[in-house]
Amino acid sequence: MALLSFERKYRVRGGTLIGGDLFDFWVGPFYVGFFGVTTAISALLGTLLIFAAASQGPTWNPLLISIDPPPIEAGLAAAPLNAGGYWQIITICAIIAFSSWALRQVEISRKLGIGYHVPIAFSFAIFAYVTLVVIRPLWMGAWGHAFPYGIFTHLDWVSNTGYMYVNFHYNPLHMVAVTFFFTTCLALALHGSLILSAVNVPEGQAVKTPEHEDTYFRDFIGYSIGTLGIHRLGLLLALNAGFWSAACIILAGPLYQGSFVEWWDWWKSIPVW
Ligand code: BCL
Ligand code: BCL
Ligand code: BPH
Repeated sequence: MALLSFERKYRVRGGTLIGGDLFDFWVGPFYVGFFGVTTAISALLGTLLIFAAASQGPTWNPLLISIDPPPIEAGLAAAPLNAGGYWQIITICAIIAFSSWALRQVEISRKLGIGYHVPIAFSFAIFAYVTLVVIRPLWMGAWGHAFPYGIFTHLDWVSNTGYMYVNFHYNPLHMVAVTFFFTTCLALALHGSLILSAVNVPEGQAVKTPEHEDTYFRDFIGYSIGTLGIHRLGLLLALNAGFWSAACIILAGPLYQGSFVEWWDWWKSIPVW
Protein backbone atom coordinates (compact mmCIF):
# COMPACT_ATOMS: atom_id res chain seq x y z
CA MET A 1 0.00 0.00 0.00
CA ALA A 2 1.33 3.40 -0.93
CA LEU A 3 2.39 5.61 1.92
CA LEU A 4 0.43 8.77 2.45
CA SER A 5 2.71 11.77 1.98
CA PHE A 6 2.97 12.53 5.69
CA GLU A 7 3.49 8.90 6.70
CA ARG A 8 7.07 8.83 5.42
CA LYS A 9 7.97 11.26 8.15
CA TYR A 10 6.44 9.17 10.95
CA ARG A 11 7.26 5.67 9.76
CA VAL A 12 10.68 5.66 11.35
CA ARG A 13 12.89 2.96 12.80
CA GLY A 14 13.30 2.36 16.50
CA GLY A 15 11.25 2.71 19.64
CA THR A 16 10.78 -1.05 19.91
CA LEU A 17 10.80 -2.56 23.40
CA ILE A 18 12.07 -5.94 22.32
CA GLY A 19 13.44 -7.58 19.17
CA GLY A 20 15.36 -4.53 17.94
CA ASP A 21 14.95 -4.19 14.18
CA LEU A 22 13.67 -7.74 13.73
CA PHE A 23 9.95 -7.06 13.43
CA ASP A 24 10.27 -3.31 12.94
CA PHE A 25 8.20 -3.04 9.74
CA TRP A 26 4.70 -2.43 8.42
CA VAL A 27 2.36 -4.75 6.57
CA GLY A 28 0.11 -2.48 4.55
CA PRO A 29 -1.21 0.05 7.06
CA PHE A 30 -0.35 -2.11 10.12
CA TYR A 31 2.75 -1.77 12.25
CA VAL A 32 3.95 -5.30 13.13
CA GLY A 33 6.66 -5.35 15.82
CA PHE A 34 7.41 -8.21 18.21
CA PHE A 35 4.07 -7.71 19.95
CA GLY A 36 2.17 -7.73 16.68
CA VAL A 37 3.55 -11.22 16.14
CA THR A 38 2.67 -12.38 19.68
CA THR A 39 -0.83 -10.89 19.36
CA ALA A 40 -1.40 -12.66 16.05
CA ILE A 41 -0.17 -16.04 17.34
CA SER A 42 -2.06 -15.97 20.66
CA ALA A 43 -5.27 -14.56 19.16
CA LEU A 44 -5.25 -17.16 16.40
CA LEU A 45 -4.43 -20.02 18.76
CA GLY A 46 -7.10 -18.92 21.26
CA THR A 47 -9.71 -18.64 18.53
CA LEU A 48 -8.81 -22.04 17.06
CA LEU A 49 -9.06 -23.55 20.55
CA ILE A 50 -12.56 -22.06 20.86
CA PHE A 51 -13.48 -23.96 17.69
CA ALA A 52 -11.76 -27.10 18.97
CA ALA A 53 -13.66 -26.88 22.26
CA ALA A 54 -16.93 -26.14 20.43
CA SER A 55 -16.44 -29.24 18.29
CA GLN A 56 -16.57 -31.30 21.50
CA GLY A 57 -19.79 -29.64 22.61
CA PRO A 58 -23.44 -30.22 21.67
CA THR A 59 -24.01 -27.26 19.30
CA TRP A 60 -22.56 -25.03 16.59
CA ASN A 61 -25.17 -22.33 17.24
CA PRO A 62 -22.96 -19.29 17.92
CA LEU A 63 -25.31 -17.98 20.57
CA LEU A 64 -25.27 -21.28 22.46
CA ILE A 65 -21.64 -22.39 22.22
CA SER A 66 -20.09 -22.27 25.67
CA ILE A 67 -16.61 -23.05 26.87
CA ASP A 68 -16.88 -23.50 30.60
CA PRO A 69 -14.24 -23.14 33.31
CA PRO A 70 -13.55 -26.22 35.45
CA PRO A 71 -16.20 -27.09 38.07
CA ILE A 72 -15.76 -25.36 41.43
CA GLU A 73 -14.92 -28.75 43.07
CA ALA A 74 -11.77 -28.92 40.87
CA GLY A 75 -10.34 -25.94 42.77
CA LEU A 76 -7.22 -24.38 41.27
CA ALA A 77 -5.84 -27.49 39.58
CA ALA A 78 -5.07 -27.82 35.87
CA ALA A 79 -8.14 -29.50 34.40
CA PRO A 80 -8.55 -32.12 31.63
CA LEU A 81 -9.24 -30.47 28.25
CA ASN A 82 -12.96 -31.25 28.12
CA ALA A 83 -13.56 -30.38 31.77
CA GLY A 84 -12.26 -26.81 31.83
CA GLY A 85 -8.82 -27.35 30.31
CA TYR A 86 -9.79 -25.66 27.06
CA TRP A 87 -11.09 -22.71 29.07
CA GLN A 88 -7.80 -22.48 30.98
CA ILE A 89 -5.62 -22.49 27.84
CA ILE A 90 -7.95 -20.04 26.04
CA THR A 91 -7.71 -17.74 29.07
CA ILE A 92 -3.90 -17.82 28.89
CA CYS A 93 -4.06 -17.06 25.14
CA ALA A 94 -6.50 -14.20 25.78
CA ILE A 95 -4.31 -12.61 28.46
CA ILE A 96 -1.25 -12.84 26.19
CA ALA A 97 -3.26 -11.43 23.25
CA PHE A 98 -4.64 -8.48 25.23
CA SER A 99 -1.28 -7.63 26.87
CA SER A 100 0.54 -7.90 23.54
CA TRP A 101 -2.06 -5.60 22.02
CA ALA A 102 -1.33 -3.04 24.76
CA LEU A 103 2.44 -3.39 24.35
CA ARG A 104 2.13 -2.89 20.60
CA GLN A 105 0.29 0.34 21.40
CA VAL A 106 3.27 1.29 23.59
CA GLU A 107 5.75 0.69 20.74
CA ILE A 108 3.68 2.75 18.31
CA SER A 109 3.47 5.57 20.87
CA ARG A 110 7.25 5.48 21.31
CA LYS A 111 7.83 5.68 17.57
CA LEU A 112 5.60 8.74 17.40
CA GLY A 113 6.97 10.29 20.58
CA ILE A 114 3.48 10.62 22.04
CA GLY A 115 2.32 9.69 25.55
CA TYR A 116 1.22 6.26 26.69
CA HIS A 117 -2.34 7.33 27.47
CA VAL A 118 -4.04 4.83 25.16
CA PRO A 119 -2.22 1.70 26.38
CA ILE A 120 -2.68 2.87 29.97
CA ALA A 121 -6.40 3.29 29.32
CA PHE A 122 -6.65 -0.15 27.67
CA SER A 123 -4.83 -1.69 30.61
CA PHE A 124 -7.84 -0.79 32.78
CA ALA A 125 -10.03 -2.97 30.56
CA ILE A 126 -7.48 -5.79 30.71
CA PHE A 127 -7.37 -5.35 34.48
CA ALA A 128 -11.16 -5.75 34.69
CA TYR A 129 -10.98 -8.95 32.61
CA VAL A 130 -8.07 -10.36 34.64
CA THR A 131 -9.96 -9.53 37.82
CA LEU A 132 -12.92 -11.62 36.63
CA VAL A 133 -11.01 -14.66 35.35
CA VAL A 134 -7.82 -14.74 37.47
CA ILE A 135 -7.71 -12.53 40.57
CA ARG A 136 -11.19 -13.29 41.93
CA PRO A 137 -11.11 -17.05 41.17
CA LEU A 138 -7.63 -17.35 42.75
CA TRP A 139 -8.81 -15.42 45.79
CA MET A 140 -11.91 -17.63 46.13
CA GLY A 141 -9.94 -20.84 45.56
CA ALA A 142 -11.45 -22.20 42.33
CA TRP A 143 -11.32 -21.45 38.60
CA GLY A 144 -15.00 -22.37 38.59
CA HIS A 145 -15.80 -18.86 39.85
CA ALA A 146 -14.75 -17.32 36.53
CA PHE A 147 -17.22 -16.66 33.71
CA PRO A 148 -17.78 -19.11 30.82
CA TYR A 149 -16.93 -18.13 27.23
CA GLY A 150 -20.31 -18.19 25.56
CA ILE A 151 -22.59 -15.45 24.34
CA PHE A 152 -25.63 -16.49 26.38
CA THR A 153 -23.83 -18.44 29.12
CA HIS A 154 -21.72 -15.47 30.15
CA LEU A 155 -24.96 -13.54 30.66
CA ASP A 156 -26.26 -16.44 32.79
CA TRP A 157 -23.10 -16.16 34.86
CA VAL A 158 -23.65 -12.42 35.43
CA SER A 159 -27.27 -12.97 36.44
CA ASN A 160 -26.55 -15.97 38.70
CA THR A 161 -23.60 -14.26 40.32
CA GLY A 162 -25.71 -11.16 40.86
CA TYR A 163 -28.53 -13.05 42.60
CA MET A 164 -26.06 -14.87 44.85
CA TYR A 165 -25.76 -11.52 46.60
CA VAL A 166 -29.57 -11.12 46.65
CA ASN A 167 -29.70 -7.70 45.00
CA PHE A 168 -26.49 -6.74 43.23
CA HIS A 169 -27.74 -3.18 42.80
CA TYR A 170 -27.12 -2.74 46.53
CA ASN A 171 -23.37 -3.46 46.04
CA PRO A 172 -21.99 0.00 46.89
CA LEU A 173 -19.05 -0.23 44.48
CA HIS A 174 -21.36 -1.47 41.70
CA MET A 175 -23.29 1.77 42.32
CA VAL A 176 -20.08 3.77 41.90
CA ALA A 177 -19.17 1.89 38.69
CA VAL A 178 -22.65 2.23 37.18
CA THR A 179 -22.65 5.94 37.98
CA PHE A 180 -19.30 6.38 36.21
CA PHE A 181 -20.58 4.51 33.13
CA PHE A 182 -23.65 6.77 32.94
CA THR A 183 -21.56 9.91 33.49
CA THR A 184 -19.07 8.85 30.80
CA CYS A 185 -21.94 8.54 28.35
CA LEU A 186 -23.31 11.95 29.36
CA ALA A 187 -19.90 13.56 28.86
CA LEU A 188 -19.36 11.98 25.43
CA ALA A 189 -22.87 12.95 24.30
CA LEU A 190 -22.20 16.57 25.25
CA HIS A 191 -18.67 16.58 23.82
CA GLY A 192 -19.59 14.92 20.53
CA SER A 193 -22.59 17.15 19.96
CA LEU A 194 -20.72 20.33 20.93
CA ILE A 195 -17.85 19.63 18.51
CA LEU A 196 -20.23 18.83 15.66
CA SER A 197 -22.25 21.97 16.38
CA ALA A 198 -19.13 24.10 15.84
CA VAL A 199 -17.34 22.17 13.11
CA ASN A 200 -20.03 20.46 11.03
CA VAL A 201 -21.48 23.71 9.68
CA PRO A 202 -23.61 24.06 6.55
CA GLU A 203 -21.71 24.43 3.29
CA GLY A 204 -20.31 27.89 2.65
CA GLN A 205 -20.30 28.84 6.32
CA ALA A 206 -17.04 29.23 8.26
CA VAL A 207 -16.13 26.58 10.79
CA LYS A 208 -16.45 27.96 14.33
CA THR A 209 -13.60 27.97 16.86
CA PRO A 210 -13.03 26.55 20.34
CA GLU A 211 -13.96 30.03 21.65
CA HIS A 212 -17.46 29.42 20.34
CA GLU A 213 -17.53 26.08 22.09
CA ASP A 214 -16.36 27.51 25.41
CA THR A 215 -18.75 30.44 25.11
CA TYR A 216 -21.66 28.11 24.49
CA PHE A 217 -21.17 26.41 27.84
CA ARG A 218 -20.34 29.65 29.70
CA ASP A 219 -23.57 31.20 28.46
CA PHE A 220 -25.45 28.03 29.20
CA ILE A 221 -24.25 26.77 32.59
CA GLY A 222 -21.68 29.41 33.57
CA TYR A 223 -18.63 27.18 33.07
CA SER A 224 -16.69 25.49 30.31
CA ILE A 225 -14.14 22.85 31.24
CA GLY A 226 -12.18 23.72 28.08
CA THR A 227 -10.79 21.90 25.07
CA LEU A 228 -8.04 19.99 26.85
CA GLY A 229 -10.06 19.58 30.03
CA ILE A 230 -12.94 17.69 28.46
CA HIS A 231 -10.55 14.99 27.26
CA ARG A 232 -8.99 14.70 30.70
CA LEU A 233 -12.44 14.45 32.24
CA GLY A 234 -13.60 11.87 29.70
CA LEU A 235 -10.57 9.68 30.30
CA LEU A 236 -10.93 10.01 34.05
CA LEU A 237 -14.60 9.04 33.95
CA ALA A 238 -14.06 6.04 31.67
CA LEU A 239 -11.10 4.69 33.63
CA ASN A 240 -13.05 5.00 36.85
CA ALA A 241 -15.93 3.07 35.28
CA GLY A 242 -13.55 0.18 34.52
CA PHE A 243 -11.71 0.40 37.82
CA TRP A 244 -14.78 0.44 40.10
CA SER A 245 -16.29 -2.42 38.11
CA ALA A 246 -13.25 -4.51 38.97
CA ALA A 247 -13.46 -3.32 42.57
CA CYS A 248 -17.16 -4.17 42.87
CA ILE A 249 -16.64 -7.77 41.80
CA ILE A 250 -13.74 -8.18 44.24
CA LEU A 251 -16.04 -6.88 46.97
CA ALA A 252 -18.61 -9.50 45.93
CA GLY A 253 -17.06 -12.82 46.88
CA PRO A 254 -13.53 -12.39 48.18
CA LEU A 255 -14.36 -9.57 50.60
CA TYR A 256 -18.07 -9.93 51.31
CA GLN A 257 -20.49 -12.85 51.10
CA GLY A 258 -24.20 -12.81 51.63
CA SER A 259 -26.82 -10.20 50.93
CA PHE A 260 -25.89 -6.71 49.78
CA VAL A 261 -29.30 -5.57 51.03
CA GLU A 262 -28.14 -6.45 54.54
CA TRP A 263 -24.79 -4.78 53.97
CA TRP A 264 -26.62 -1.47 54.38
CA ASP A 265 -27.86 -2.34 57.90
CA TRP A 266 -25.04 -0.34 59.50
CA TRP A 267 -26.23 2.71 57.61
CA LYS A 268 -29.88 2.31 58.55
CA SER A 269 -28.93 1.96 62.23
CA ILE A 270 -26.94 5.22 62.42
CA PRO A 271 -28.76 7.03 65.28
CA VAL A 272 -29.12 10.30 63.33
CA TRP A 273 -32.21 9.00 61.56
MG1 BCL B 1 -20.02 -9.35 27.73
C1 BCL B 1 -22.79 -8.20 25.98
C2 BCL B 1 -18.34 -9.72 24.75
C3 BCL B 1 -17.14 -9.87 29.50
C4 BCL B 1 -21.67 -8.60 30.72
N1 BCL B 1 -20.52 -9.03 25.69
C5 BCL B 1 -21.71 -8.55 25.17
C6 BCL B 1 -21.65 -8.44 23.67
C7 BCL B 1 -20.38 -9.25 23.32
C8 BCL B 1 -19.68 -9.36 24.66
C9 BCL B 1 -20.74 -10.64 22.83
C10 BCL B 1 -21.45 -6.96 23.26
C11 BCL B 1 -20.28 -6.30 24.04
C12 BCL B 1 -19.91 -4.94 23.58
O1 BCL B 1 -20.41 -4.39 22.63
O2 BCL B 1 -18.91 -4.30 24.30
N2 BCL B 1 -18.06 -9.69 27.21
C13 BCL B 1 -17.59 -9.82 25.93
C14 BCL B 1 -16.16 -10.07 25.98
C15 BCL B 1 -15.81 -10.08 27.33
C16 BCL B 1 -17.03 -9.87 28.09
C17 BCL B 1 -15.32 -10.27 24.75
C18 BCL B 1 -14.46 -10.24 27.95
O3 BCL B 1 -14.20 -9.89 29.08
C19 BCL B 1 -13.34 -10.86 27.22
N3 BCL B 1 -19.50 -9.26 29.76
C20 BCL B 1 -18.28 -9.63 30.24
C21 BCL B 1 -18.27 -9.72 31.75
C22 BCL B 1 -19.58 -9.06 32.10
C23 BCL B 1 -20.32 -8.97 30.81
C24 BCL B 1 -18.24 -11.15 32.23
C25 BCL B 1 -19.32 -7.67 32.65
C26 BCL B 1 -18.52 -6.79 31.73
N4 BCL B 1 -21.82 -8.54 28.30
C27 BCL B 1 -22.39 -8.40 29.54
C28 BCL B 1 -23.78 -8.04 29.39
C29 BCL B 1 -23.98 -7.94 28.01
C30 BCL B 1 -22.77 -8.26 27.39
C31 BCL B 1 -24.75 -7.84 30.51
C32 BCL B 1 -24.94 -7.70 26.95
O4 BCL B 1 -26.14 -7.43 27.05
C33 BCL B 1 -24.19 -7.79 25.59
C34 BCL B 1 -24.90 -8.83 24.77
O5 BCL B 1 -25.68 -8.55 23.89
O6 BCL B 1 -24.65 -10.15 25.05
C35 BCL B 1 -25.27 -11.17 24.27
C36 BCL B 1 -18.44 -3.02 23.85
C37 BCL B 1 -17.35 -3.28 22.86
C38 BCL B 1 -17.39 -2.98 21.56
C39 BCL B 1 -18.57 -2.32 20.91
C40 BCL B 1 -16.21 -3.34 20.68
C41 BCL B 1 -16.54 -4.55 19.79
C42 BCL B 1 -16.62 -5.85 20.62
C43 BCL B 1 -17.19 -7.06 19.87
C44 BCL B 1 -18.71 -6.94 19.61
C45 BCL B 1 -16.89 -8.28 20.74
C46 BCL B 1 -17.16 -9.59 20.02
C47 BCL B 1 -16.83 -10.75 20.95
C48 BCL B 1 -16.83 -12.11 20.25
C49 BCL B 1 -18.26 -12.61 19.96
C50 BCL B 1 -16.09 -13.05 21.18
C51 BCL B 1 -15.19 -14.04 20.50
C52 BCL B 1 -13.85 -13.50 20.05
C53 BCL B 1 -13.27 -14.28 18.88
C54 BCL B 1 -13.01 -15.72 19.24
C55 BCL B 1 -11.99 -13.61 18.38
MG1 BCL C 1 -24.06 -5.17 36.87
C1 BCL C 1 -20.76 -6.02 36.41
C2 BCL C 1 -23.52 -2.28 35.12
C3 BCL C 1 -27.43 -4.66 36.78
C4 BCL C 1 -24.63 -8.31 38.31
N1 BCL C 1 -22.36 -4.27 35.96
C5 BCL C 1 -21.09 -4.76 35.96
C6 BCL C 1 -20.15 -3.78 35.34
C7 BCL C 1 -21.01 -2.51 35.14
C8 BCL C 1 -22.39 -3.04 35.40
C9 BCL C 1 -20.66 -1.49 36.18
C10 BCL C 1 -19.75 -4.28 33.97
C11 BCL C 1 -18.79 -3.38 33.20
C12 BCL C 1 -17.41 -3.89 33.25
O1 BCL C 1 -16.99 -4.54 34.15
O2 BCL C 1 -16.62 -3.60 32.22
N2 BCL C 1 -25.28 -3.73 36.02
C13 BCL C 1 -24.86 -2.59 35.41
C14 BCL C 1 -25.99 -1.75 35.10
C15 BCL C 1 -27.11 -2.41 35.57
C16 BCL C 1 -26.64 -3.67 36.16
C17 BCL C 1 -25.88 -0.42 34.40
C18 BCL C 1 -28.53 -2.00 35.52
O3 BCL C 1 -29.41 -2.69 36.00
C19 BCL C 1 -28.96 -0.72 34.88
N3 BCL C 1 -25.74 -6.28 37.46
C20 BCL C 1 -27.01 -5.84 37.37
C21 BCL C 1 -28.00 -6.80 38.01
C22 BCL C 1 -27.12 -7.95 38.44
C23 BCL C 1 -25.74 -7.51 38.07
C24 BCL C 1 -28.64 -6.20 39.23
C25 BCL C 1 -27.50 -9.24 37.72
C26 BCL C 1 -28.81 -9.84 38.20
N4 BCL C 1 -22.96 -6.82 37.32
C27 BCL C 1 -23.32 -8.02 37.92
C28 BCL C 1 -22.15 -8.87 38.01
C29 BCL C 1 -21.15 -8.12 37.42
C30 BCL C 1 -21.68 -6.89 37.03
C31 BCL C 1 -22.09 -10.22 38.61
C32 BCL C 1 -19.76 -8.14 37.03
O4 BCL C 1 -18.93 -9.05 37.16
C33 BCL C 1 -19.47 -6.83 36.25
C34 BCL C 1 -18.19 -6.26 36.76
O5 BCL C 1 -18.09 -5.37 37.55
O6 BCL C 1 -17.08 -6.86 36.22
C35 BCL C 1 -15.79 -6.35 36.54
C36 BCL C 1 -15.26 -4.09 32.25
C37 BCL C 1 -14.91 -4.57 30.91
C38 BCL C 1 -14.53 -5.84 30.60
C39 BCL C 1 -14.38 -6.96 31.60
C40 BCL C 1 -14.22 -6.18 29.18
C41 BCL C 1 -12.75 -6.50 28.94
C42 BCL C 1 -12.46 -6.56 27.46
C43 BCL C 1 -11.14 -7.21 27.09
C44 BCL C 1 -9.91 -6.60 27.78
C45 BCL C 1 -10.93 -7.12 25.58
C46 BCL C 1 -11.83 -8.08 24.81
C47 BCL C 1 -11.42 -8.16 23.36
C48 BCL C 1 -12.31 -9.05 22.50
C49 BCL C 1 -12.21 -10.55 22.84
C50 BCL C 1 -11.86 -8.81 21.05
C51 BCL C 1 -12.93 -9.21 20.11
C52 BCL C 1 -12.43 -9.26 18.68
C53 BCL C 1 -12.39 -7.91 17.98
C54 BCL C 1 -13.74 -7.20 17.96
C55 BCL C 1 -11.86 -8.12 16.59
O1 BPH D 1 -7.73 -1.34 20.37
C1 BPH D 1 -8.51 -0.99 21.21
O2 BPH D 1 -9.60 -0.25 20.88
C2 BPH D 1 -9.81 0.04 19.50
C3 BPH D 1 -8.34 -1.28 22.69
C4 BPH D 1 -9.61 -1.82 23.33
C5 BPH D 1 -9.92 -0.92 24.39
C6 BPH D 1 -9.03 0.17 24.49
C7 BPH D 1 -8.05 0.04 23.44
O3 BPH D 1 -7.11 0.78 23.18
C8 BPH D 1 -9.46 0.98 25.56
C9 BPH D 1 -8.88 2.26 26.05
C10 BPH D 1 -10.61 0.29 26.10
N1 BPH D 1 -10.85 -0.86 25.37
C11 BPH D 1 -11.42 0.68 27.21
C12 BPH D 1 -12.54 0.00 27.70
C13 BPH D 1 -13.47 0.51 28.78
C14 BPH D 1 -12.97 1.23 30.00
C15 BPH D 1 -11.69 0.87 30.66
C16 BPH D 1 -14.31 -0.76 29.10
C17 BPH D 1 -15.78 -0.43 29.36
C18 BPH D 1 -14.07 -1.62 27.87
N2 BPH D 1 -13.00 -1.18 27.17
C19 BPH D 1 -14.84 -2.73 27.57
C20 BPH D 1 -14.77 -3.63 26.46
C21 BPH D 1 -15.69 -4.72 26.18
C22 BPH D 1 -16.85 -5.12 27.00
C23 BPH D 1 -17.56 -4.18 27.85
O4 BPH D 1 -17.31 -6.25 27.01
C24 BPH D 1 -15.25 -5.35 25.00
C25 BPH D 1 -15.85 -6.53 24.30
C26 BPH D 1 -14.08 -4.62 24.57
N3 BPH D 1 -13.82 -3.62 25.45
C27 BPH D 1 -13.31 -4.91 23.41
C28 BPH D 1 -12.16 -4.29 22.98
C29 BPH D 1 -11.48 -4.61 21.68
C30 BPH D 1 -12.32 -4.07 20.53
C31 BPH D 1 -10.15 -3.84 21.78
C32 BPH D 1 -10.38 -2.92 22.94
N4 BPH D 1 -11.51 -3.27 23.64
C33 BPH D 1 -8.99 -4.81 22.11
C34 BPH D 1 -8.61 -5.68 20.94
C35 BPH D 1 -7.57 -6.72 21.28
O5 BPH D 1 -7.11 -6.95 22.39
O6 BPH D 1 -7.15 -7.46 20.21
C36 BPH D 1 -6.23 -8.54 20.44
C37 BPH D 1 -7.04 -9.82 20.62
C38 BPH D 1 -7.81 -10.38 19.65
C39 BPH D 1 -7.90 -9.84 18.24
C40 BPH D 1 -8.65 -11.60 19.89
C41 BPH D 1 -8.24 -12.46 21.08
C42 BPH D 1 -9.05 -13.74 21.09
C43 BPH D 1 -8.84 -14.58 22.34
C44 BPH D 1 -7.47 -15.26 22.37
C45 BPH D 1 -9.95 -15.62 22.40
C46 BPH D 1 -11.27 -15.05 22.94
C47 BPH D 1 -11.35 -15.17 24.47
C48 BPH D 1 -12.51 -14.40 25.09
C49 BPH D 1 -12.24 -14.31 26.57
C50 BPH D 1 -13.85 -15.05 24.77
C51 BPH D 1 -15.00 -14.21 25.30
C52 BPH D 1 -16.36 -14.69 24.79
C53 BPH D 1 -17.48 -13.67 25.11
C54 BPH D 1 -18.76 -14.08 24.39
C55 BPH D 1 -17.71 -13.55 26.59
